[in-house]
Amino acid sequence: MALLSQTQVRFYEDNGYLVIPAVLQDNELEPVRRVITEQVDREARQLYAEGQITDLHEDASFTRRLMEVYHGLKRRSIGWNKEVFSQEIYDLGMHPAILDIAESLVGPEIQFNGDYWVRTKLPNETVTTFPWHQDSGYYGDPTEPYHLLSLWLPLVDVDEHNGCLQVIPGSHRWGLQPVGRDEDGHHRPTEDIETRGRVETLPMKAGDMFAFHNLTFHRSLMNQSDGIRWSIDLRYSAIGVPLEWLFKAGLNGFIAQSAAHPALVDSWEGWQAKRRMAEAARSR
Ligand SMILES: O=C(O)CCC(=O)C(=O)O
Repeated sequence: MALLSQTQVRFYEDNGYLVIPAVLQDNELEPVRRVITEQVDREARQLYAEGQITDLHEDASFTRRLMEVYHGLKRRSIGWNKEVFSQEIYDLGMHPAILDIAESLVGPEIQFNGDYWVRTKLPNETVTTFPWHQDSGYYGDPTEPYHLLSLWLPLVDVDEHNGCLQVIPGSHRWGLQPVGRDEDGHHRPTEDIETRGRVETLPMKAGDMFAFHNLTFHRSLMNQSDGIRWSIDLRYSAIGVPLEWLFKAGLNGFIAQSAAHPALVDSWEGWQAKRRMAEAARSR
């Protein structure tokens, strides 16, 4: 992959999002799928050891096992971050095709923000059906003036049936809108924002990428299929954009690319050390 074309960058600037087809080949998604498979196995074994389940469902497929393990239990999660912290996530965050996209949209000095999320989007689940929101609503008001780029990558093909995303083009120019909280802890705009803009639905193939701005309104539809809609979202910004709220949560990231100071680029070991520092600061 190469840097995005001027037309693509202009589309992003005008609309607050861009879909880039076939960024990763299927075999390049395998390491992350393997990390997820291992975490599903750990979940199953823990629940089994606790006596909460009597079957590990070891023969179930990637898109079914967690659903079968959780069946009948009240497990609720917006996704996994620390659970899947691994070299595979680091390698994905450093993938040249992904860094080219990040460079095209935030510039050549790039930090990986650390709040990546593997979405465990189970069928008919409300907690992973995100209502309309701007990511800055979750990050906090002080992030409004900054550009925080999300790169959302489906690990299975997605459409309206299994809970693809929708976006309101141009909504990144509306400023940060007021929100309330719903029973799942989701932020919901107090205004009916669908009346203000056009809704675009985004069916995508595994390996495509949806890039969007922290002020762009987007949501995810309910997964009405009989399998899990796995995805991962990665976040980037220009080096220097403040990310204290992530450090405080122990979700710090790493320096991914720097032409000005190449020695600052973190290795996997460097990222692990930064996470350990953040965890130590949290427990003080
Ligand atoms: O993956 C999803 O369903 C929603 C993701 C999302 O809204 C986000 O990453 O901001």
